[in-house]
Amino acid sequence: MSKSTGRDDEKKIRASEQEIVEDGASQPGKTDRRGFMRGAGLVGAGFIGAGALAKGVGGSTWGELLQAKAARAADKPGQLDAHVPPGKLDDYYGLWSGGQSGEIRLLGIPSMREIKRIPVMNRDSATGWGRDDWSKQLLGGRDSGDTHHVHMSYKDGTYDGRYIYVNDKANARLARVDCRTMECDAMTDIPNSQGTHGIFPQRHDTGLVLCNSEFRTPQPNDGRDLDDPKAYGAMHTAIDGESMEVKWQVLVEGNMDLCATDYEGKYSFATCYNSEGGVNLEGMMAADRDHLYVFNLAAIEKAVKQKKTIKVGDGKVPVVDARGKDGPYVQRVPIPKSPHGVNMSPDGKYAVCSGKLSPTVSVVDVRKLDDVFAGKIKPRDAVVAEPEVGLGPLHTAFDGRGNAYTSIFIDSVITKWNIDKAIEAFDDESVDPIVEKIDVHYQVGHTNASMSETKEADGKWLIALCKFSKDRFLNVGPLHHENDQLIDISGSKMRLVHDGPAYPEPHDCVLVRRDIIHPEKVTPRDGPRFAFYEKMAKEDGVNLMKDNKVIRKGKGKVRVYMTSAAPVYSLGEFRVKSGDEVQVIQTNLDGIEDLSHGFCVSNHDVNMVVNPMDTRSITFTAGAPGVYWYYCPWFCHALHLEMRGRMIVEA
Ligand code: RUQ
Ligand code: CUA
Repeated sequence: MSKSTGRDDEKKIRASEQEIVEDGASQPGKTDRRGFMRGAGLVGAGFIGAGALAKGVGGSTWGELLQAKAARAADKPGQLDAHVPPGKLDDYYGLWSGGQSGEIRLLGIPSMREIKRIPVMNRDSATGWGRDDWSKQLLGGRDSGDTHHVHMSYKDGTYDGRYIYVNDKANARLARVDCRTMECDAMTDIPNSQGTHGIFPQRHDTGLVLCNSEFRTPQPNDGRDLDDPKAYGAMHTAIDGESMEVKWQVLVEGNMDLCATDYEGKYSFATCYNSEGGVNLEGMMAADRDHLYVFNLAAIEKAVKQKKTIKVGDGKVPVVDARGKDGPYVQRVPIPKSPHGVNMSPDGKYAVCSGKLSPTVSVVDVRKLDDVFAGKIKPRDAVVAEPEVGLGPLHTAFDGRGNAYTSIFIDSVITKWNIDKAIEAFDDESVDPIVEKIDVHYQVGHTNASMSETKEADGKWLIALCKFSKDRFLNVGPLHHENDQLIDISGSKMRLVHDGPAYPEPHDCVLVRRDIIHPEKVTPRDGPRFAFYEKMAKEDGVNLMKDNKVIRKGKGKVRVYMTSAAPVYSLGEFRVKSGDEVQVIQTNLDGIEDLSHGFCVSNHDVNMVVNPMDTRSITFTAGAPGVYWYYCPWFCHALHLEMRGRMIVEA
């Protein structure tokens, strides 16, 4: 932990909270001086003796005074320091999705500094992602996407620092980032699906990554049932988080929005906002209640094993048909109305569903779900609270102290509410579970808090990802940035501390303690990408670490192997023929931290990075006869500008 954010401040807060508790618990006769002064200050009574206080002042009883005192003390905003001075490191990695930019971003929290952009579904000129051979193959010719939800792999209910998963809503894919290099290393197409939206890894151990189709489509989608929306359905898909293979799918009748998993590996969840099966707005909003789908993973896997499955599409993936009625695979908990987010409390007890078109959140007690599946209680009986939190509730975060924080889109607030009180309030209207609301700017979508999606939720920082920034930043034209706000939730009162412009349109983030993630500083030469280069090198009898060779591969194809070490390419020139398909395979022999080279060929749309000890390859067609300089685009040495060579293109 850096000194800047925290421990000391936290101690101070704890100490002051301690005082408050102790004051509150002290007896009239034992009032200490500080307690007395606070009490006196509270009623504005000036100097009064302890005896007078004990008897009550101005008609107030001692109990009332204590209550008022506690209330004043309870108004204490968090005292965390969000300033991270030059040279100091942040306490958390913020993993951000990038929306239509197709990328993932890494921010430092609490500074909100954007440290890295990880291209995933997009093409990136700086790194060559989407242009170099391996990423091109991974992307399968597509270079746009829509990343919404980022989550890290888990072990025992908390992050294990190995992988980051992200969905692509645009092209129904799940991608994975290897945290050793913070590069995308795998991408899986999800069959029979459109609008892959909510995803969530299993939390007891990843395990599976569950993915929801938001759009209902004909199943199979091959031209039949075009005009019969009743026959449409959507898939809840399980992907192995290690092999990235699609394991199975469950077909349901409704659409599925957000996804969550429990902490035990028994259940996964999906909110359904279109139980009506509508294909237009009115149709989708007709019912007063929609559903939380609860998937019984053991029962589904048993059905898959016993081949109680159906064939959809190419039939490569086993599909469990759970359309229609509640049964052993899926139970539908009625939730008002068009619910959006579903988030698990860090104690593993409650799945909190946000009503979106209902001003409520519904708290589902996960411990009751066994009884629901056993038919002992009705699905709706698992709902143990439904507090009113504001207009347009979307997502909920937790502080690990029993409080929940729900983003409220229409009201533009974060509502802090107490879970236990909400449960009490379900039977007793006199109980008010709402603790506080704080304005955010504006129209907040997701919210998340430090370690909130794990059992180690620590209640320090909360992020409000606001969809509109309006007037919060300098005017930069019609396309506004979004506004990611940082809120200190360590005190009993929330405190807004930072506005952060975000390039459109990131959706979600998670905050991971920095001691969990340990990227390498020099490229580890293993994994599927290196298997790809090694295969090539073996074919050509080349040692990637030392050979510099131009190899003609039959008619019109040339492979150019070259190494680089600052500030030179080992190949100062190479010759090809106009129209040749040229594949350059470059290895960076510099094993020094922060010493990237790259390869850019003038006037050929070729540009990529090659990191320390990395290899990359890129393929292009040699242009008209002439001389074309290739150069290193990354500042690597005092003679960086001299790091170049000639591609000589013959007629
Ligand atoms: S969504 S603003 Cu794609 Cu996560 Cu809720
Ligand atoms: Cu190598 Cu610049």
